[in-house]
Amino acid sequence: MSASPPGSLGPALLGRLPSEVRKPAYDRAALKPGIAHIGVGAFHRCHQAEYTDDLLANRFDRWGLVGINIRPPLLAETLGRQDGLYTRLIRQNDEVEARIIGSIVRVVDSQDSAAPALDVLASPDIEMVTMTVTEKGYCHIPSSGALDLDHPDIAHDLANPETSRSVPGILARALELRMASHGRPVTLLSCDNIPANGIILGNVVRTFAERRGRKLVEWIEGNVAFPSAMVDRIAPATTEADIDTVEQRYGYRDSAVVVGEHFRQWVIENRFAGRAPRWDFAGAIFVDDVTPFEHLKMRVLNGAQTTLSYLGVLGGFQHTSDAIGDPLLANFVRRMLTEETLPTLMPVPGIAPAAYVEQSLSRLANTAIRHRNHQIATDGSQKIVQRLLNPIRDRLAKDESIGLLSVSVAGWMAYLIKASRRFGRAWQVSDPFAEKIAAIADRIGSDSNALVDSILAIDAIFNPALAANATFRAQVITGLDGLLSDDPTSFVGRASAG
Ligand code: CS2
Repeated sequence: MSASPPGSLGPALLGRLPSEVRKPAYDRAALKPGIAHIGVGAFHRCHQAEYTDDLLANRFDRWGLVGINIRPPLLAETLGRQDGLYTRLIRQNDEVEARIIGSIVRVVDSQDSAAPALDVLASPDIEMVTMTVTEKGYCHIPSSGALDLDHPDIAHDLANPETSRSVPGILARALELRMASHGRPVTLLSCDNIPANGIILGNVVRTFAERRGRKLVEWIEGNVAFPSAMVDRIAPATTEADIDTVEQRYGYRDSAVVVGEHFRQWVIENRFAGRAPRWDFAGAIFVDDVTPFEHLKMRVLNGAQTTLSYLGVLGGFQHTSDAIGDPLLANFVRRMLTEETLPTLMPVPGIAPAAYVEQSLSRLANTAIRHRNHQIATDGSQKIVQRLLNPIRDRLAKDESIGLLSVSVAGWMAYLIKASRRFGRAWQVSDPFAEKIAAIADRIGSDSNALVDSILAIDAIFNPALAANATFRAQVITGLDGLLSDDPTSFVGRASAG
């Protein structure tokens, strides 16, 4: 990595930082690359890289992280210039706590070609591959979890494995290279918020492998593990203001700052191929079954975030904390979680669900975390299955009410509908299904019945049994009518009154 300019974070600056900035408590020069991570965004820097930094400080074990980006932004210009070092700020209302994380030993940009990523992933040094590639990175069909064979990147990668560009394609190719060279086992650990993320990752990679031949499939069976994991910490995309905060408070420039909350959690299925970092010495929990933790987190914390993001944008609120600051929205979310979501959860070892709801709501009210509603609203089509539709399905199976969760689903629809030409392009959106829903809205206009019918017919999101459920359809129509009205927040207030 190249030298950093004066005043910018880098190894040379470490000894001159103000004492209140915590530094890596171990010898970075002795680290060896052992973990590769795909998708070095704010969340990774605030979560897995910090856990690894803690592990290194507590027990050392020499696990260095190699960070790989296969999508923008380039890492060379930020982390690369800083020798992998960056500042992790914890912010809780007025409190600020700064720490330099040192666990990333190298960064690799592989946006234009898979080759640099494959070099790392196929290396015998790498025993653990973690990833945060967003929900859509797995190229699966949200409603079923199967690999989407119609996805353009998947079609490309199946025909051209050497120049793969999708995550499943790159991973399958890396495993093939490992099998053909040193044959060392490896664990592929998804850290994204998709249900049974290890199973989905295993499915999409195996679907590729089956097309490459029996030998690879068998090698994967014997040498690769795909544990599931639940990850949690709120860490929004970094802003210029965050970078300025570090400069103003501590006197140096860091282009890779990340800001997060105090709370963090990592529950990992205890199923590895070969050696795995002892993240349990750094606060992670190794368990036999992640499912109860995963449902709790995705349905409660993520379900609340998604709801506040849509209802928040519709009501004119910019951040999660602004949305939950509104008494009508706060009351709606609390009732939705308590009355509808909580009863769908399995018992979670060591966690009291009602207390977890209150803790989640207070995390979301943290005014120092500037989490934009539009950021959370992004890719909703990939998020609502695990956050809203699965609890709805569980409740319908028991004939229980779904009125509040359905308003949130309608919120996702209204958000995309209002981004269409016909509705004056109220805002810009980013979702793989945005165009399809804009086309529906352009064609139909404001007839909620017809809008809901056309959107529920998208079977990649809504499975046919759910789409055909009359209660669900009726509740979503009521929700959409209210949310497309002139005063969506008052409608939300009425929906949760009484
Ligand atoms: C958020 C998550 O943008 C989103 O989808 O809901 O990134 C959320 O902040 C994390 O899952 C919290 O652990």
